[in-house]
Amino acid sequence: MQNLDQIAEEAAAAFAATDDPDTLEQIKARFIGKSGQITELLKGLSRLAPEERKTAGAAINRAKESIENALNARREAIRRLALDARLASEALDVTLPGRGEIRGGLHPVTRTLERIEGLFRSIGFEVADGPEIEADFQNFTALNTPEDHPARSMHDTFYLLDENGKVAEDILLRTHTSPIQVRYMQAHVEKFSHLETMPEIRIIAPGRVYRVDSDATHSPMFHQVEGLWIGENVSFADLKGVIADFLRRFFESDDLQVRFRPSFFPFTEPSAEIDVAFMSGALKGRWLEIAGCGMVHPNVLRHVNIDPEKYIGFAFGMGPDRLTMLRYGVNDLRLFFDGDLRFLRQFV
Ligand code: 2NL
Repeated sequence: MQNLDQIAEEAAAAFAATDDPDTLEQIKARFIGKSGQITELLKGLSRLAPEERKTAGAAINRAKESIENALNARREAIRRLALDARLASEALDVTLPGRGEIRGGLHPVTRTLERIEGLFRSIGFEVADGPEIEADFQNFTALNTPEDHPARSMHDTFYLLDENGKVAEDILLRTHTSPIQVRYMQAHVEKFSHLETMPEIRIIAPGRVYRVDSDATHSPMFHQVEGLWIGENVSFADLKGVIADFLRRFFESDDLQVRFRPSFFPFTEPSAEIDVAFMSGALKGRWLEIAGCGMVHPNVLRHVNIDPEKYIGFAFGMGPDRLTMLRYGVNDLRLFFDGDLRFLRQFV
């Protein structure tokens, strides 16, 4: 019995002395393998007298069980050591910043457009959209543009070619975002034709527009935001209120003056230019031309089947590119559209 305890202790000490799984299995073989010490003792049982066999066998099996327990405990400990070592060597700091990330940002003109849209949405205007390739009717005729108006010439407007490579007289790149509003009015009239009185139209129309023009202050592609409010009782006073409120909120200042100066557009009557003067800051005291506006011309309403005897409203148009130049002190419009990251990165 003394001998069995010694063997078990010896085995436990040998197991504890290694942390290599293969070595551990070799040590196991020395004790409980095919010709291990314990196995040999069990084989020897047959030589004992039957009355001694039972107690000796039980003692040997207890020793074997104790060795197996020690072995399993050591296997588990070694497995855990290996896992800990692996976790330590493969440790990852997930809080480190990524390598070589390139951050994008919104274009300065896009930011201006989003600000304008947000301000008009806040007073109940919807943001409308439409195609950049337009028809002559929506871009010119519906807007009361005379047949011989210079804007209709190929000198000022980009026309598309037909399938034979000939200039298609009535397909063009829109020269303002007015056709968005023309299409909106046409759809609105259709949608509410079952009603005696249609709901009011309150929209802004932001987007790209195209004109044959290119220098430091003109790009063949630029942006426009137009606005339109049509109802039974919409006045020039409403126009002045909406515009003055918008400009104070856009420039984040009550310290500015707004002036409506008589002007002419074929699509409005009366018409006015909107000028702004800041009473403080870098631009103090200079009148800046910001937008054009007016009461929608009755002919425009007739072209979209709205009765000018029943409905009336105002429209305006402004250039967000110019507003962006003013806001950031940029003096060459083309910089916005060259795509030079050294310039654009300054606004991120
Ligand atoms: C400017 C002038 C303006 C409009 C645009 C408009 C649109 C419809 C009907 C009537 Cl559908 N008018 N738009 C009216 C007045 C001026 O723009 O200087 N834009 C930069």
